[in-house]
Amino acid sequence: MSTISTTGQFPPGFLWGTATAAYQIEGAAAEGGRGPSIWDTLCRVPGAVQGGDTGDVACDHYHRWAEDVDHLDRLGVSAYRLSISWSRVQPGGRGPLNREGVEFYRNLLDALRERGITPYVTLYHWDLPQELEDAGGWAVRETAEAFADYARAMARELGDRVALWTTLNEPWCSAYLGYASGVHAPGRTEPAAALAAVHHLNLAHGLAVRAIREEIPGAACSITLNLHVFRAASGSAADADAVRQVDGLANRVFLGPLLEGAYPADVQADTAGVSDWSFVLDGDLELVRQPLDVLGVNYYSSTRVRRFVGDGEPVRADGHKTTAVSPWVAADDVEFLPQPGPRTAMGWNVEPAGLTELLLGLHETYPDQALAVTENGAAFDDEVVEDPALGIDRVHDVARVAYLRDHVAAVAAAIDAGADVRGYFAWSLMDNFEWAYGFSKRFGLLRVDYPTGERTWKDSAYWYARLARSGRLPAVFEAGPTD
Ligand code: GBH
Repeated sequence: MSTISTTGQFPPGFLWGTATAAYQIEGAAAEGGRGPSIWDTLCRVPGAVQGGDTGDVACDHYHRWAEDVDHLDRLGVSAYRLSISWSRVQPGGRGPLNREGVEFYRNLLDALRERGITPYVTLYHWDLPQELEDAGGWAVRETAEAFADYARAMARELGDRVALWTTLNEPWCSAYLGYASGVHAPGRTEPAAALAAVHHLNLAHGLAVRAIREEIPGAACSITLNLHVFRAASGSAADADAVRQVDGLANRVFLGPLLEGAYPADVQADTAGVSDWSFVLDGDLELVRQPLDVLGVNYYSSTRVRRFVGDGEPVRADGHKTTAVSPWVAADDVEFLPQPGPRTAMGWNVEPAGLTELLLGLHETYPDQALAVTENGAAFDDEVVEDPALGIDRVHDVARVAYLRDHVAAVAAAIDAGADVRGYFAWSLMDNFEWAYGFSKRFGLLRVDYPTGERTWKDSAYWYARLARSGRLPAVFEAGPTD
């Protein structure tokens, strides 16, 4: 499929990593002094998570972390992107730290350092301490202030061990899936609150970066966004305007304040019927805009939209569980069309060229901004088979290998064309708790057997190890063990 030519050359120091998130892998939800988060709560709402799954045990990484660091070492990756569970280190979201929780991350980071693996640490991958949600969650400003205090505390406790601080993972999901469509925690369906959450997440980022750099002058900071690549269904002006509208809601509402110090006027106009944006206070925009050492980009697929005209129900094949409420605030007349071409088990279309476009588009708009692909990967229906020759279990996940190869080639193409991309992180190191889909979707390079927690290298893991060790793109047939 890939017509992208690549010499397989990546810049010196380019990071090859894998990524995970605390709630998706750790388990030990009520152990070691951890407090409840909004995901612990949502998992107990009947029907909220497929199969009634919860992150109570997940991959049991809290107990198996040393083994998992061994896997990273064997993979030969130069970096690992992990997240800190806020409610593990500060159970109430405010107030005293939980020493045992801090110690867990200190040990993990030390083990990574011993193996020479660069840690990218995300402070917030969706697991808000429940007490803060009870006080209003991301819809209120105080949550942004609490986040900055938490960030400062982490910088103080773990600062010397962290290579790059990422404040937030995908605030789009936190705001719109958490507060508008409600398919993610805290499961609220209040569009006005979702817009307030957008701003308070942006503000939380800015306040946290400032706090981290007050503790550690010159600390490397970033944020990770799930920027959407939109395609118009036709060349019509109406469809181009639909792209403008959703691009505003998904991309520019974050990029604008973070990198340019302003909210897009068209987004504020489009949503005027929902909110007057009075949550943006004087001085906020200066706080939100902090220099970013890296802008993290998560990319999985592209999205095709059309302006809805006519009768009946607009098409909503937007890759989410069908819900009564759309995550797209004040955009009921935008249709989300099924994309042509191959799909993953999530139903998401496979379109590597979208990643090249995304990176090059960012490079054109923000030429001096360093970038990293902080997540990319695919869920497929893996099967375990026995390999009689080697006497081990195998997962011949050819489709995942092809997906990864084509997307890594897409990154190479962006670099060739001038984008400053510092690293690539495969999502995910291992199968894990896929949010509203529970354990039904598998994104891992390593297979996790539930409930034993046993890890098995998929062919994609062997393939990725060859890439990480050599910095050159192996062929798909080079997946699987040879020695
Ligand atoms: C990431 O979310 C998460 O960071 C990670 O925790 C998760 O496990 C992983 O990806 C896999 O899902 O509404 O048409 O725009 C990605 C979430 C998926 C949200 C694609 C936006 C596009 C559908 N994104 N989705 S649309």
